[in-house]
Amino acid sequence: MSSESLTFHRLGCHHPSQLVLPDLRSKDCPKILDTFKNAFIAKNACDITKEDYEPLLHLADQTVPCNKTLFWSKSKELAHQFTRVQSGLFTLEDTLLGYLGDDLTWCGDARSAELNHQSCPHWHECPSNPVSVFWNVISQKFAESACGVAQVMLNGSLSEPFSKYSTFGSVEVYNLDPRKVHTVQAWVMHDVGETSSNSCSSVSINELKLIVSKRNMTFTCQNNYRPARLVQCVKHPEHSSCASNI
Ligand code: N1C
Repeated sequence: MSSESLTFHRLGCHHPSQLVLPDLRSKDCPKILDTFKNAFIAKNACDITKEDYEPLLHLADQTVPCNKTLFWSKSKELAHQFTRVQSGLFTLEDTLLGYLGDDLTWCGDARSAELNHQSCPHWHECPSNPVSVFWNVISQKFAESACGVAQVMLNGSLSEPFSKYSTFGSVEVYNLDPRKVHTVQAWVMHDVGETSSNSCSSVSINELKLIVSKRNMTFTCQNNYRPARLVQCVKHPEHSSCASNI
């Protein structure tokens, strides 16, 4: 994890325009900052609960339009590169709360009213730390608000592109609302240069397919989804798998 602590410089209200923030100007940034801090300041860094973040969720309430949500697992860099060029799709980090927490570590201390700049507990030490609880609650919210088709980008270069222990596999897939989401569309992306294989027929992806089908949603899968493949190919234009005519 990055050592950058939560300095809240991101709360200066200068957000990239591509964020889904039509109503950001109506949001009170100092108030969001304060509410964020209140979730964990002066509290034991191993005893944070979902409820601690409730006021923040309420304040920063944001929804993504139907068919525009992109989940990802173990493919963060490509997912973000992709939504930068395909600006009609949004990952959690393209929304206010995900953007604020991305790549940061933060925690407080029961004996102080300051941010703890020394050290914050790791997930293995205590799962209920401010960072893990934050991602769990906002990932849950993000999934609950999805509608129409939900996209997920997975990493086909791993033996398990779908992991039931990941946030996607343990939180998001179970918090999609089948009354609103009719289809889950997986894009399984392989690193350029890797011997090609079709991960859509792998055991791991089948596990995801079963979960999705059992929850009454349609599952589709594409190996090396071409628009995302083209983004990967920017760095490897000469590679044979990138050289086919546009
Ligand atoms: O556990 P993961 O991926 O499957 O989580 C990714 C999944 C995405 O769809 C996001 O909506 O869950 C959401 N999410 C984040 O947006 C996010 N940004 C940064 C979950 N975790 C996120 N992080 C940090 O990366 C966080 O510290 C968490 O533990 C990792 C998870 O990354 P992963 O295992 O590749």
